[in-house]
Amino acid sequence: MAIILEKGQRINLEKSNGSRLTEFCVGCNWGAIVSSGFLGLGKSVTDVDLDLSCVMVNDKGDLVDHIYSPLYRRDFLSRYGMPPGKLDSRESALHHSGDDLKGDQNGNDDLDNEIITVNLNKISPDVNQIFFFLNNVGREDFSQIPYASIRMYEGTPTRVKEVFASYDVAAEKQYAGMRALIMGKLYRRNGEWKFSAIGDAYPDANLCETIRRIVTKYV
Ligand SMILES: [Ca+2]
Ligand SMILES: [Ca+2]
Repeated sequence: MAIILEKGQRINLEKSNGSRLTEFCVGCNWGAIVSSGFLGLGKSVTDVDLDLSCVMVNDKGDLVDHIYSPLYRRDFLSRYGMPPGKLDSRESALHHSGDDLKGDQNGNDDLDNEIITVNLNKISPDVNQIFFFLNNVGREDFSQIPYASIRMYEGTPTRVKEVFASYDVAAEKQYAGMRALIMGKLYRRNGEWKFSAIGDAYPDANLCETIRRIVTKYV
């Protein structure tokens, strides 16, 4: 049974058979906004561009690595002192499937639109926290998006073998006006990786504001 994560919950990465989760996917599934046309005729689809990203932090609280979309403009990022986007971590322990700009167009396909694959065994020894977060690049806030959920699962980006934990994001009143969600963090404690579900939403205008928030408030 998958764990339904609740805000503030901390979990061990231990599976029901007692083995530890070391290779898994963190994925986000979401839908475009579909509205029926006049008198129910036709329909219009508004694309929803969410971005799943992560930043890695060392034991001094310094940012040491990141994964976010390479489509972010370099001049925009450099205004915040952030390096260009990339899809792989330094040691290839984490890999992003690529920036989905639209969301599901034909209803929920139960597959994640953006996925970060994680191999805990390959993570650099200097990284001891990895924060996962979502930014909404479009105009809509989370509460207008028909569904958005984040989950950790074993399998591949195209085949879900076993869901370990999941977290529902959208369609909640508390997310009205919110454009960023700090989902949670993987953290190393006494040599073992654990996961803490943070689940805090913010009206951040862009991902650089969210990264700055993480570094100043969450590290
Ligand atoms: Ca995206
Ligand atoms: Ca999907």
